Amino acid sequence: MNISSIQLYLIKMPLKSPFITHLGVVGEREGIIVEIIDHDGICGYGEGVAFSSPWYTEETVETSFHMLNDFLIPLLQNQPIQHPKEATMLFQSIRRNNMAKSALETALWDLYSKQNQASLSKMLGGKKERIPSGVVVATNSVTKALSQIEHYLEEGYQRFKIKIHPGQDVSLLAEIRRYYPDIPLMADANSSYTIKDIEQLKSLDQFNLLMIEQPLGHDDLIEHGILQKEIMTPICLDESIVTFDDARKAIDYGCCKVINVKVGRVGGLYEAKRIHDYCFEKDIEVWCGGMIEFGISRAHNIALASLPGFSIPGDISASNRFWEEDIILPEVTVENGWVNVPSGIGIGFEINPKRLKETMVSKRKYVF
Ligand code: OSB
Ligand code: MG
Repeated sequence: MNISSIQLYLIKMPLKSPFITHLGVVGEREGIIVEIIDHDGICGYGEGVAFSSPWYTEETVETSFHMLNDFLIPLLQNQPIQHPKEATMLFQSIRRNNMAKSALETALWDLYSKQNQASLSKMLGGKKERIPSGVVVATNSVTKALSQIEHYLEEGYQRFKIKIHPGQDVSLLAEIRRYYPDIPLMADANSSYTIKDIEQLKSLDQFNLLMIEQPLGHDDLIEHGILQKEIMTPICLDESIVTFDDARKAIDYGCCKVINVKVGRVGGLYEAKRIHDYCFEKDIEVWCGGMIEFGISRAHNIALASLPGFSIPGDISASNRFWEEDIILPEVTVENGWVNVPSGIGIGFEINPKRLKETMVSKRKYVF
């Protein structure tokens, strides 16, 4: 792919308001922006979406940096590739560390699309010109949840996801349903229940939720399958799906009815597309999950979500959902509940050099 250099930028930005789950509070976001430049000066961008601490998966910003610096970039330096798919194969020699792999792999896809004068959406097989937008409400107060829903409804969002956990479930959902009986609503538990909570989880069937995301263990498939047979609400798996094979097993053995695909969690766009293709073939609902990301990862998500199997709104919200000012130009906007899929080459967004400079903590360059 004619790579001449890679630059990593560590950036840091405060969220407009804290993102609260039972696992902790995200008030500030660090991330790694990957810039790959070829010998013709074409730049591809990727984003490392691991958090500063390992609350969602085992990776962190620092482990991602270590993997990129000591293993992944050296692999690319030693083995020139012709296509981003070859990076996926190359990275198989390293166990897991999917978000670190994805940071690099997604930048290769952007570069490859630009080298071939195509949009990333088209390169991946995307068909849609716009995608429906959903939003996440993550707070520990019922009042705040209600006012945020009100605000996001006015902005046109088409699906609402609320964070729940034992102690903040029935009462919260009942209040939301009292004011908004008909909105497309789902709940994300981030592994806060166990199979012993089966009666409590059954009681959530009354709220007519689109789905319940990851109620049980972050690495469990089997008990989700047991639970799915006991509850009406479709189970959607997030944390449990880190490879194509996880998705295949979850579908084939009835562990869930819906899959949330996150590019970072599964190690890149190629694996994400394989999961999408399998869901499409098996008529399983699939949607694109969010990571409180900056604009580069958001842009990759938009391209992915333009594939035909992504039929329901995901966590793809506007740049201004989380940020005063994003690191891309133009910013991602939601109009009447839709996000346009850009038709320009690659991800279809430029980096905002002013914003990159303002948020940069450190950078490191690798010459090929
Ligand atoms: O569990 O889906 C999750 C954000 C960070 C880590 C995990 C999750 C989330 C979200 C998506 O809920 C938030 C977003 O980016 O829209
Ligand atoms: Mg989730």
